[in-house]
Amino acid sequence: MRILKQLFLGAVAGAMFVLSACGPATESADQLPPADVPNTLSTEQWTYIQIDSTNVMWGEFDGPEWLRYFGLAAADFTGDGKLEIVTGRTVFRNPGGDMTGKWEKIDLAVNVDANLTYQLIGEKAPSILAEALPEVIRFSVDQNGDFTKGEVVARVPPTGHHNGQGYKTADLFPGKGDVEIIYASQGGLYVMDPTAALPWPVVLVGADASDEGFGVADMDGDGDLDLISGYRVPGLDAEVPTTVVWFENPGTMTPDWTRHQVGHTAFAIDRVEATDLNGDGRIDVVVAEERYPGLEPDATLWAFMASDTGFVRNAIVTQYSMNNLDLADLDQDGDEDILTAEHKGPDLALQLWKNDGAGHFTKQEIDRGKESHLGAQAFDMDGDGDLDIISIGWDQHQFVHLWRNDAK
Ligand SMILES: [Ca+2]
Ligand SMILES: [Ca+2]
Ligand SMILES: [Ca+2]
Ligand SMILES: [Ca+2]
Repeated sequence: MRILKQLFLGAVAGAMFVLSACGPATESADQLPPADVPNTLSTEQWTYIQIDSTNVMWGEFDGPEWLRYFGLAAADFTGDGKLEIVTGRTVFRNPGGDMTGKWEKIDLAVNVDANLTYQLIGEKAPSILAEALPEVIRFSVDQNGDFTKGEVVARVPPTGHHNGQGYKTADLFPGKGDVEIIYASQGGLYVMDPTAALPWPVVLVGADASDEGFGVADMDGDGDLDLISGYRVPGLDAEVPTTVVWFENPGTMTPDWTRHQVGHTAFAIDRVEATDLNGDGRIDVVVAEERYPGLEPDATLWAFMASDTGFVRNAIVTQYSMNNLDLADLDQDGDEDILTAEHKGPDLALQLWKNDGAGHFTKQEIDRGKESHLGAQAFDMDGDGDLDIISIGWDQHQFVHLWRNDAK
């Protein structure tokens, strides 16, 4: 396969810096952990790779001129087991090897904010979904390995920032097999079925949800995935939602799922994810707050721990605005850890918060000085079995970042 034909700009050759070199731990036989302690992966060694320093922004092509891209996804389009990066109107082709080579830029040839990839059962390669709201546009890989011209597949109401900041695929209706597409936009959370005839039906399942991040998890343990998000209480400031809710999946693609309350934040709910943090079988909710203009370090990362009597809110950290959140088991000890990054402030710290298995978190700073917005996302970019981290920015939108996990 080849996706080189649409190459339009050379990426700046990957600049590489070794961030930390603590060296592999040396253990003598009498220091080995007991057999019942899971072997964990070191999270101490990372190599920063600058994938691009000249990335475009939405406003260079269409109004409003201040607008950047919100989309960030990764998938293997070439079948080599290495993941390409998709953001905005650009696909960055993984050079393979240690990933420090040149990431070729493929322009999707139209101004869109690509934010998802998905692959239906039987399809040979993933497709890209992009927003140029109200249009939702699909790009597929043709028999030559090139991306097709964009095709409008659905229509979703545009947000106050034109495109949405919440996007996920998930198999919401077990039994069907293929994933559904979920977009957060003006009006709430919309679900689409990518196996439907065009144009795809668009169903508003989460009325008045925020157009920012949302989580997907089985909140009530009934076997289907529910949606967790910020809620725009009618009559209150839509830009500063402070109520966290979940929407109960009825098992069918029907509108207006029943809303349940999780809790409240102090400031604007920005990113939301959910998983069982403490291994008690109940799904907990993690929320990163946004502060704008973000001049003070007063944004909090919250964990809402599920209990018999509702959710107990714990503050993990209060620091500069965090517009980045992902949950993943970075140290491979069986529990989900938290990835976040500061979008404002002097440090712009990229942080891993390691879970002790009981929902208590210890900070490990991975890097600082690279601004992230809708970034700090974990993917195994080189297919070597450990999770790497990718990021895009807003204030420093021209950069695309990769931290290669050098765990041994
Ligand atoms: Ca459920
Ligand atoms: Ca739990
Ligand atoms: Ca873990
Ligand atoms: Ca990896």
